[in-house]
Amino acid sequence: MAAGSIEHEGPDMGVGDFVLLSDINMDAFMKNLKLRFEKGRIYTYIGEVLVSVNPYRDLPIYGPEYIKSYKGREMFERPAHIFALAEAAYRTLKQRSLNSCIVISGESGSGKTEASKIILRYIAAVTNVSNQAEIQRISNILIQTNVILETFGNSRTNRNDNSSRFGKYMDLNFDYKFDPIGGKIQHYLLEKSRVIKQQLGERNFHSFYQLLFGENNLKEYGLNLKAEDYYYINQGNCCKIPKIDDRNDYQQVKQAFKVVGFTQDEISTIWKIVAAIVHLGNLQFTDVDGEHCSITRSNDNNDQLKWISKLLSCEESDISSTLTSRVVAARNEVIQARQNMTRANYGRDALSKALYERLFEWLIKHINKTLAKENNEQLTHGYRTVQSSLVIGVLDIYGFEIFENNSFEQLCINYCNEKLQQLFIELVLKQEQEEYERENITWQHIDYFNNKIICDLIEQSRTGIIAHLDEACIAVGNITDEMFLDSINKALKSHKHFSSWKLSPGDKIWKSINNNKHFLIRHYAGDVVYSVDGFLDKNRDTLFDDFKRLLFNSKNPILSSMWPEGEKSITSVTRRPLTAGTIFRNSMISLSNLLSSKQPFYVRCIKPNDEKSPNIFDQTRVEHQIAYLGLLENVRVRRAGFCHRTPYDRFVQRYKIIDSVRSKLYPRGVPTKENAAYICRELNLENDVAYGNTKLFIKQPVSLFELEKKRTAGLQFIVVILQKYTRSWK
Ligand code: AOV
Ligand code: MG
Repeated sequence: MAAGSIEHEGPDMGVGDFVLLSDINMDAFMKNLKLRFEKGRIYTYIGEVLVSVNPYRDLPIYGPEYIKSYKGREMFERPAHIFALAEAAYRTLKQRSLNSCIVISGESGSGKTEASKIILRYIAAVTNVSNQAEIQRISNILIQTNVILETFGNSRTNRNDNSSRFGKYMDLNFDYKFDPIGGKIQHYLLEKSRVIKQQLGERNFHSFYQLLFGENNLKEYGLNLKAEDYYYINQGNCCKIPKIDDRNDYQQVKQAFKVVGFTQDEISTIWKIVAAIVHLGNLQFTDVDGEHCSITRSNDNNDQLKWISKLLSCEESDISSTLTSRVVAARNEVIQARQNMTRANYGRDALSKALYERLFEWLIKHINKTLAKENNEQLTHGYRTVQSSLVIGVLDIYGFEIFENNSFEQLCINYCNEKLQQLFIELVLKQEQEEYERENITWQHIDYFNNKIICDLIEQSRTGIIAHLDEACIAVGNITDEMFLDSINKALKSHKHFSSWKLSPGDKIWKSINNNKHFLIRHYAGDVVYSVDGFLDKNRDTLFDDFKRLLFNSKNPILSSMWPEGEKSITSVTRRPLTAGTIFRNSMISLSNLLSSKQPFYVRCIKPNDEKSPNIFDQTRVEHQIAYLGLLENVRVRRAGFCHRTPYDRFVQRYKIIDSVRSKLYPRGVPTKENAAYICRELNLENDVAYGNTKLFIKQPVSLFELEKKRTAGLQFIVVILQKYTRSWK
């Protein structure tokens, strides 16, 4: 395909909408998808749902020519493309005054984040026709926020070199001229355990490597060892990876910070926190008497402590005592209890994770402040509009994943994907059903797998896995991960999608799990074995108050402002905070509600292979994804006997040219139901169509092809006539 030219698709490209397949079965679906993938046609519709296959190479299909070609067009007017979907979401807002949302789903590495960026760039390019500097500035900020969020929230995993380790929902706000005037980002559960631990072949968040490989003046941060010598960032044994240029990315993010409006002091604090965490990872403790420990006194460790203190602007002695002892308030008395090695190591790691998580949350808060709609409205128009503005929401969340070792984070991520699948089932079916009812068309029910049962298994109050976990976390006494496992084993053993059994080391699934502390969930996308090690801890997610006080008392006002709760006195009583699992479950439920309140558009991303190769279409892997995403059912529901539907006015506008010889309708035929019926009668399609209240429904693809064929002939006829006239004028 030549760069910049928009080709129309010939029959050798397969069908651009799966509903046009003559037979709906896995073979036909796969054949079409594979053919299109091989021809660089990575997008195909199922009605208004866009199926996208990750091409794993740069395709020349996102340039200005393409933007121009899709701008202002209906989905069916151009070959399937993500621009058409973005345009449809935008037109929903512009023409129907409805809020819309684009939900992007698919497994890890299938192309969700790339899709969300392409959508954002398209919207920035088609808006602001009057070229206002302020709108340009805001569009630019919206795009640059992604650079910052990916630096701090993405990482290399064994599935994806740039894997999102947090969920992101972004609302784009539009003004009365339908130009973007701001936005709001909501994030979901950052996988903070990555700060202290990575599996082989994986990295920590990109930010760490960008600083270490990109900063020219590392001395300023006391980072004088090789990257590989820092424990927190080299457990995966792959600090450097070929496809990522950390040095260049560091420059990009520095630039992005400026565009988004971070001050020099703020930028410097951000990198100081990252550097302090790197130092914390190398800090070690020495056992004193089995009960107590102290920071190991080697030159190296003293150096780490000195740098942590300098970078966090906290006293060295305060850091040291906070890491090795705990202040406890008992009967109005404040006691300093010293920590043993295990607890000190645990505390150091907890501090590192909390520092990073808080930094991430603060970055998002800061970005949201910049994007706040009210500010921008005041800036743009000099006054506040009374009418609230319309929004397009874009959801890009971490995809379904199965690792060798799956923990609490994977349970949350996979649960999130269950919720999205559930929403897809409900909305797509609901919408279709409503359409048939609205149009007074009889339709036949299609069977599909409803994953609500798995959502319930995880989220149901009192009986779900999260509820059991919470119960274990609040129970008194020394409750262990195994006790939690016993409780779910007992309560859920007869559940169809839950299983727990004593594995033996010979079991295939055993792999890297070398203990018996695990359970299995039969997810909609596959079976996942979760190891319960650390579940209770991660769910409680407590950070000792000592650390909060330490950071609140930092001399760096920016860092201190991230820890307002550190101001509380030692003896003040605090309510038990909600657990991480419950917070996540609540946020997933409200996310579902939020998305259901908007007009949804779906992008279903497919990963063609696990090798990140542009040339491999792995039949088994792709077939599996089509099956669990319910794409065949989607086509069947969409068809439900009809392969195409279109409003009468559009139908007449498009096909009246068929009548150019007789000229009863062409060129001035009125776009009515009667005239649509006239066209169908003329083509003998009467038995293959149904007349709804506002739309015409076509049953067989062959009828649609016939219409298109006759339309092309009509066009050719007009061209010949015009040429004849032109010649006779000469
Ligand atoms: P994900 O968001 O779905 O995974 P990404 O969007 O990060 O996946 O895509 C993974 C990689 O595939 C990208 O870094 C690109 O190299 C390539 N890629 C994806 N889409 C395109 C495209 N349209 N054109 C060219 N290359 C593409 V995860 O965040 O891991 O669930 O959690
Ligand atoms: Mg992603």
